[in-house]
Amino acid sequence: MQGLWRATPYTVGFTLSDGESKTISGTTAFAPVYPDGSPGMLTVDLANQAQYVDLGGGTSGGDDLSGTMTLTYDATYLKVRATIHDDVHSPAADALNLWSADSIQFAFASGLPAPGGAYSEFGAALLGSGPALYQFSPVGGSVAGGQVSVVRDEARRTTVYSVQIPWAAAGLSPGDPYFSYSFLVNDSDGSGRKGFIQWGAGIGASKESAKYLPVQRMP
Ligand SMILES: [Ca+2]
Repeated sequence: MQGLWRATPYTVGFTLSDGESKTISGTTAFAPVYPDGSPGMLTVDLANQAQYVDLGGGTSGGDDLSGTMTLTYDATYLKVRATIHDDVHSPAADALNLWSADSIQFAFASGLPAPGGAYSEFGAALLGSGPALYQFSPVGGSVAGGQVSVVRDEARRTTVYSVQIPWAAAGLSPGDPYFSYSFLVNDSDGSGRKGFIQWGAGIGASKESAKYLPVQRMP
């Protein structure tokens, strides 16, 4: 599975008909998304296949923040599962602000990543009041038909997220052969968000669906 679900920088040079040379560059990935429960399902190791963004809260190690993420689907839902190792569980006060403390955020856009594209962004967290699922974009609020489970195992220092988002709420169709995706885990150890670990970008530091990465729906 080397190379799959791994952000990969690219540069392509080409010459136009008038002789002018151009270079385009960016980041892409080959990230197959399999039906939920199928043997091909791939798990992303966040420590090796994602990027930690330090917001001034210190460095992250395996005990501080690590884990896995899997994106699958069925006819009704896109399914995001994440098992996060986090030494200190510190959630935000409410769903609207869940991004500011321990939580996950993820987003979808139709087609390949492109500047200015519409996107649907979500967040999930285990708040003091229980599991929460919130849609940040295109409209803030609850997710019609969405389902969320977040379970904290304090002895093992793990938080297990399981979220189901209806295709329509994600702005996608179950027939889409590919789409764009980004995922991150926010970390707070009690003094606000100290950083996040991201697969793709365009959620945590800026809202830019052009920085999501393409994923391919496998039949
Ligand atoms: Ca934490």
